[in-house]
Amino acid sequence: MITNRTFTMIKPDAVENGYIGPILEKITAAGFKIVAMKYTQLSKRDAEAFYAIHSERPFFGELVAFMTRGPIVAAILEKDNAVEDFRALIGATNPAEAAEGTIRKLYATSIGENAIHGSDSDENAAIEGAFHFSGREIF
Ligand code: IDP
Ligand code: MG
Repeated sequence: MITNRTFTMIKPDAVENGYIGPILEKITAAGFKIVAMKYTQLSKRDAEAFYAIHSERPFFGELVAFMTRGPIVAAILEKDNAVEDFRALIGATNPAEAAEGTIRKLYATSIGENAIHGSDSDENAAIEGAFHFSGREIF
């Protein structure tokens, strides 16, 4: 298993608010290399499949509606200890609880509209990357 890669999405709120540039700047300044990237929009089916693990949660419908309402930026990132370091860079799920200087503290709106996704394990990073990219789109 590749353990130096993670998967991210800049979510629709952050795209709408004009934060693609600042967020990519934070990511690259923190030492992550972009090995795949696309500007795209999730279908309802895509979002339901991507977040299937949360399908029984009360916020699932809201989450799918949010994630499909506008474009996102999806990317695979590479760095030593990528998954853990990227979760530290983005901060807590709820921006009100996120540490100073983290991407969610700086750019998120609420616990639902929280600007950015980061994989939570090497296994999920591989699954999520493969969900969004084919082999020849990944460098
Ligand atoms: P994570 O993105 O920090 O890993 P998860 O618990 O895996 O957080 O939740 C996935 C996503 O679902 C969150 O990033 C957020 O967009 C949304 N979400 C989580 N909890 C809530 C909630 O209580 N209300 C609305 N949306 C939520
Ligand atoms: Mg999660």
